[in-house]
Amino acid sequence: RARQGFTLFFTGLSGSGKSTVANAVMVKLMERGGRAVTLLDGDVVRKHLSSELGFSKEHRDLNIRRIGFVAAEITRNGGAAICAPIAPYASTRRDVRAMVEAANGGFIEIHVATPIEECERRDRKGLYAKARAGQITGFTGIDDPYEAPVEPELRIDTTDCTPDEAAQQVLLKLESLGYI
Ligand code: GGZ
Repeated sequence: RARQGFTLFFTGLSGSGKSTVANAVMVKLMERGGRAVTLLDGDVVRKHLSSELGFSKEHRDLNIRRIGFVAAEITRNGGAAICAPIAPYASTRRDVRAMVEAANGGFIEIHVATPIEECERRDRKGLYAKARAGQITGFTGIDDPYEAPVEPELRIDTTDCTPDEAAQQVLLKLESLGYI
């Protein structure tokens, strides 16, 4: 009998390492086989599912609810959904958890808790510099809120670990929870 589906929900600041770790987890899960794995990365969702949305609270919430809907459907069918948006609001994350659990699946929230100083030091896309210069307003962590999860299933700081090590922690958590 196929095991229960689940959603891995990564949340964290821009540049925290969500996408990188989510990708590494996807590869490891696919190598194990036995279950369809779907990655719903922030960038890809913004391009294909939420292209008309901006970054107001209303639009961020709508974006996260859409991701939650798709993740719940994947989970219902016994798949593994991997989501990696910022998802800055706790109540919206709670709603997504409820949607996935109502689909009879597991919801594993992973806070990628890399400190903002490190995210800003990396500044891979130059967005923090633009936010500091006032060229982008409403940037998460600078002049827009990020409500850190209080009790995530897992918390990872990518300052001093490789993506592979971080992904390994996620797989260990999935094992200990009985999903793989
Ligand atoms: C935060 C922004 C913003 C603002 C553009 N605030 O590093 P990135 O580029 O690839 O990740 C960020 C991404 C955030 O989109 P999400 O869909 O994950 O956000 S949410 O969950 O809040 O809906 C960043 C870029 O979009 N970006 N403007 N103002 N991030």
